[in-house]
Formats: sequence, C-alpha cells, structure tokens
Amino acid sequence: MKQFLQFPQAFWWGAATSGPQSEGSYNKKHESLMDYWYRTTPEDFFNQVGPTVASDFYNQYENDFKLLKEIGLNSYRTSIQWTRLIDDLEEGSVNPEGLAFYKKIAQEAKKNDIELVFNLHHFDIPIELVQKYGGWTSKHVTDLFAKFAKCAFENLGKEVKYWVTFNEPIVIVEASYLDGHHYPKYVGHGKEAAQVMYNLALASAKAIQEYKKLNLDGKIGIILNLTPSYPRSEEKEDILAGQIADDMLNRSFLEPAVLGHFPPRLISLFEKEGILWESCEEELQIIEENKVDFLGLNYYHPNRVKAPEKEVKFPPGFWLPLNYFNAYQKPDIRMNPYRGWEIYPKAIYDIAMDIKNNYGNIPWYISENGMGVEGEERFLGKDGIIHDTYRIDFYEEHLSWLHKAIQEGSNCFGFHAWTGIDCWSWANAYKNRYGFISVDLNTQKHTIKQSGRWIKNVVEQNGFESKYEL
Ligand code: BGP
Repeated sequence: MKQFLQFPQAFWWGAATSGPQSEGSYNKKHESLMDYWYRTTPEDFFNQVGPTVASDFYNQYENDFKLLKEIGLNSYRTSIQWTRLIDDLEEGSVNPEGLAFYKKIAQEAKKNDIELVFNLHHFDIPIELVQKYGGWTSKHVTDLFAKFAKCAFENLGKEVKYWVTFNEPIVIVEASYLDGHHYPKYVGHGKEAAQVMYNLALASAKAIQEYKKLNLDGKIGIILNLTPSYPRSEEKEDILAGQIADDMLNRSFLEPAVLGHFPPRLISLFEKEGILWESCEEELQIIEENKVDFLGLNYYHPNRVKAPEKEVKFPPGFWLPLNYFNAYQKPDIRMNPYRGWEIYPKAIYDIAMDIKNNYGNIPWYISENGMGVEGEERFLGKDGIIHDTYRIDFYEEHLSWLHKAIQEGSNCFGFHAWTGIDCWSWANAYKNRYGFISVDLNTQKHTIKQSGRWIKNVVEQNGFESKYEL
C-alpha cells in the first residue's frame, strides 16, 4: 500500500558537490594534491580525465544555480578550494581573485533562494604542504588550515551561515595512508595514518575555534561518511570485530567532533599496536572545547565484517587493522554493480538512531547519498533527457527509512543528494554519474534528468508517495 511521507517543515532538500570536483582548475593560485596527482600520473584516472575542467562550474555557475533552482533545491553544499582562496599559504592571506569568485557563488545562491553550505576541505590539500611538511602528518599544517579557515570566515562568514570544516576525513586516512587509493598511495602506513587521524580532528577543532572567535551568526559542523558495521553473526568475536571497525571508521571522527574526545578503545588499540599518535594536553583541550554545532552524514553503503580467522604477521613499520576485523562477503545482498557498493537503505535508519541514542540527538542532515551509474547515456530518451528511474527508486527507498527515523524522534533537518550536477570524482573521474542534471563532456551542456523533475516534485510537496512498506 502506498503512503504519503511528509517531512518536517523547513526541511533541507538539496545536493552536494565540491570545488575540485565541479569548478575546474582555472586561475588557481596553487596546485592541490589532486591537481598534482593528475598532472604527474594521468593514467591513474578513469579515461585519463582530470579535474582541469570538471563540470565547468567556474564558468557556468550562474546557469548551474538556475538549473538547481529549477529542480526546486533549497540548499546546496560546495567547497572552497584552499588552493584558490589563499595567496600565501604560510600567512593565510587572501587571494583577491579567488575571494571574488566565492563571493559570486554566495551571491548567486542567495539570488536563487538556495541556502549555501561552504565546506573547507574535500581531499584537496595544497601539494606544496605535502611536499614540504608531509601533509596531514604535520601539526604545522593544522595551523595553516586554521589560518585558511579564518580567512574564509572573515571574508565570507557574513554572507554564508552554514560551514563545515572537512568532508570525510577518514577517507584521507584510509585512501592515502592505508589502502593506497589516493596519492601518495601508501599502503599499511599505520603510524602515519593514526597521526593523520588525530591531526585532522585537531585541524577541525582549530577551525571551529576560529569560527567561534568571530561570533558570527551561523553554524559550523563537519561532514562524516558513516559505514555502519554489521557483523557476520551474533558470536562475540564477530560482534567485537564490528565494534572495532566502527571505532576505527566511524567513531574515530564522530566522537571528537561531538563529544570532544577519541574513542577510548581505539586509543588502547593504537597504543598496543605501537602506532598511537603524538598529542599534548593543550591540543586535547582544543578538541574538547571546540565541538560541532551540527553534523552532515554521508551514507552510501554498509560495512559487513567478521572476526579475523588467522593472525597476519606484518613486516616492521607496516600496519593494517586486519587482525581486528575483516571484510565479510555476505551472500544474497543487493549491489550497485558499477560502484561495487552494497545497497542497504535500512542503514540510514540505524545511523539516525545511533546519533539519537549515543550522540545527544545533535542536529544533523544527510549530506550525501546517491547512486553512481556507468554509461547513463543508455537511458537517454527521444525527449533528450536521461530517464534514471533506478535513481528515483534508490532515493525513495532511502528516504522512506529516513522518514521512519524522523518519526521516531531523530533530529534530522535535511537531505542532500550526491549530486546536483554530474561531477568529476577523483580516480573514478566521470565513470559513474550521480547527478539530477547530466553533463555532456564533449559540449559541457548541462541537462535536467528525470530524477531532477522528480526531486522538484518532492520539494514542492515536502514529501512523496512511498511504495515501501518498512
Ligand atoms: C564520496 C565523496 C564524494 C564523491 C562520492 C562518490 O565519498 O565525498 O566526493 O566522490 O563519494 O564517489 P565515486 O564517484 O567514487 O563513486
């Protein structure tokens, strides 16, 4: 039986992207890690497409905001590129041309009645800071980040009311230091990974401290990707494996951001493994005192785990969490074959309940959720638009679980899809498309898809008729 699901008043219906994935690298002051990685190793990127043009937001932002407005969105997240806003990285001084661009973005959002969320970091550290200082392994870089943040708040903090310090910091830890997916592609650098984890939480707290000092009329948060762990069985070993996976991948940033300290079990584990970060009282106090006002949570897929079956001996200096939890290949799961991610909408409800029960029901929103599909031109109709009905089904099912959580008291104030306009995605480049609006890479023409018409309808009704019985 179908049921109309009404969402709370003033609910955010929007989408997210980032500077490096949408703007194109035109007129930047510095090269980011992604720019450098692409310039030096283009073969690492799908079809050798890099961030140089992306979805041409730098040139098309006026038209893009019109399209976002046309599909009804009332809010939108993008990121300020450190490499565009800042002139001198040590001083954190402003690059006037970069600032002028971000001012135009803020104005355009306002003109279209779109609430803008500015993020400060989306995997795009300036490469100079990696080469000179070792990137996020360095405490000095956390100070430089705070200077960049201060510059952004001072110059744009009156126009823009919602800020986030980082997008998915755990991805930096995992992809650059543990599994080799992002430049510098280290595998098993456990000690550095742990330090990066700590430094990113510290950098976020330092940026929040700068924001609070300015007494602006706005709010600041962080965007975390949560992959809830589901153990293979009820056996205590599997349950413990799930808890440790959660500590490492989810609570490592959730706890400092919301509670002001790191998960104690994770600290003991890192200590036992000899990879615990270097910290001091003064820094821990900054983390303790500068918590977030709200959370943005990205949800794509769950994490199926099992207890390890045998102990793995690592060579000196190498560490991965393999002796604590292993991936579990659960039979009979639904998959998105293009991305290789399991589709499990109920996890959105589980996340909401975890935030309600264990994190003081802090205000939060879904800051990314979506389905990447390869070869979407197959679905191009005679009417010239892409008929992405699979995406509509995906969203309706996830939103039905989110609605149930809200009914049960979860303090969720919005839903942002990944993404508004198809965008470049790191090494996957333009392999999988996620947008409500398509991008033709040959012409850079942006065209609304069927899902764009669908979301417009959802926003107008502040809800939709759901076919899902939960
Ligand atoms: C999230 C990132 C986004 C985006 C998305 C889809 O983790 O925050 O930046 O890339 O994943 O990623 P992909 O295109 O690799 O499937």
